[in-house]
Amino acid sequence: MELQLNNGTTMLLKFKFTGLFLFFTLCFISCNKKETQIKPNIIIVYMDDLGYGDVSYNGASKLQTPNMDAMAMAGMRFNNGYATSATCTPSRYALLTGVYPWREKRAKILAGTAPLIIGTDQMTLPKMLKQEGYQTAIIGKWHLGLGNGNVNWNQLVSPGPNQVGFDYSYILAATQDRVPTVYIEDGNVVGLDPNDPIEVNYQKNFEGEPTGLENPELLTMKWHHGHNSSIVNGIPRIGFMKGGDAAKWSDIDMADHFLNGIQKYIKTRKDKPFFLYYPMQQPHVPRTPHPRFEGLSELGPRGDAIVEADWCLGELKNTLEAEGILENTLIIFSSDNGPVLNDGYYDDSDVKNGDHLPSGPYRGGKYSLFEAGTHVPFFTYWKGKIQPGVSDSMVSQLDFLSSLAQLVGSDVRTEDSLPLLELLMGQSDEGRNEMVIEATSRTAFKKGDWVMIPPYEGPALNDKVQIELGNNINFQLYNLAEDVGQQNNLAALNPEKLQEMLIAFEAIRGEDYGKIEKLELK
Ligand code: NG6
Ligand code: CA
Repeated sequence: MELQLNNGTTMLLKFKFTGLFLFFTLCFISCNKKETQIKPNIIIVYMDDLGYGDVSYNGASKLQTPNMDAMAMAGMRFNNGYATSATCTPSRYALLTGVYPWREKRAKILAGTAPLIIGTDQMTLPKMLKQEGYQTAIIGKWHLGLGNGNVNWNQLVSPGPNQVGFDYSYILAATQDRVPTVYIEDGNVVGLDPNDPIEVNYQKNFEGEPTGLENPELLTMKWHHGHNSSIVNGIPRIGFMKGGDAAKWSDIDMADHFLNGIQKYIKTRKDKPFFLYYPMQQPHVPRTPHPRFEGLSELGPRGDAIVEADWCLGELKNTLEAEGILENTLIIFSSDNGPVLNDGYYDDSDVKNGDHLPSGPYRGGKYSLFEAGTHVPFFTYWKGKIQPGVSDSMVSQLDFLSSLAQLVGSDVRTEDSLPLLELLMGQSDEGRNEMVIEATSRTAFKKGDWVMIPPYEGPALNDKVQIELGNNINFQLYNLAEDVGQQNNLAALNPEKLQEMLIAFEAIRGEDYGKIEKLELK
């Protein structure tokens, strides 16, 4: 009996202890959960065509990017950070949806009249954050299509960013070199005079309207290839546009204009967590830095535009600091694709480039399947939360959706987007093992230090932009650990590795890449 009683008492005590233990454990977990579920402001600063080597923290010396450098040094710098694609639209598609761009056939460089390519029922980064109580905004370049085809620019333009997760949008529709050259706020063209309606056409000109091709005397910037349609502010563009004079943007003021919008947004929305997507237009063509930045780099307008963007980043940080929310804001910085010098205008970028290496040590550039097409500047910065550090782990912009979902305690994940929050926060070395990269409808595969490019017919060099595209009728296999510049094709020497890469590639890509692809190339 005594023993039984003792046993009972022990059991009771055990039960009590277990109960207490459980209680404290649950308390710990829930406290911890709260800790991991704080909802900081999130800002993604996204550059347009900024190369790995275009920032002074990656070795550029003909221009200085002190603000990018300071934030990269004080935050986590990723030496192996990637865009998903070597052009804009697909990279932006992946960043916002967490889906590889080659899964969406329409994710190609879009005309200004192209319909929206993100489904309004699709999960997106801003939607996920909205579900978690965030205010969401885009102020900058969109380039993911608008409307359902046949947009009437004189009415509400929809669907667009506001229909895929952004509460507020202030955008340039496509690119700075494409019409319509107007800003669109929440679907409405800003400053539009109803008596001067806008018409846009990518096939044919409107009668009597001057073009770059026919009216060179009206140009302040000359076109080199493409870019010879409608003229706005002396700059010939891609596509034809008529009307909307009062609404046309000022190119030299564009950076200030977006920055003002960003600052206003931060000042008025700081009481609730916000997600702010800040896709700058620099240093994409036409390069039109404000005159106060002229000559601040040794590289002409392209370098000056980067210096301007760097200044904008500094102003963003100053604003957050002045508003007292810098410590509560995660900033992610990257670029949509690699660099290009002459992308269609004579602006001296190639002439003045000298020994500057916009691609850093990497081969190729924008449009290229070689490394520099997608291997871009990439850092995270969060004052007080992210310790200064540098990582060689592989990470893609594709991973923002799942990683930021982790940060805010959301269950949203996609198959392609990896939850790498700890890596982005500098708390883990674990990055991606592999990924598919894309360049103008072609794909290649990276796994560890290895890159495999399947056979593609097509020009080796895009002679207009002077960039090697990565095409070869044979398989290419490179080991970046030993050959950062992709000079030694090991495909014939290492058939086992090639086979392993091909199998892993096809497991994701789901197609037979043993055959030679015939592709139309831009
Ligand atoms: C190309 C343009 C180029 C640039 C690019 C899009 C020509 C000849 N070239 O078609 O200037 O606008 O599209 O760049 O028109 S991206 O960064 O938005 O992908
Ligand atoms: Ca781009």
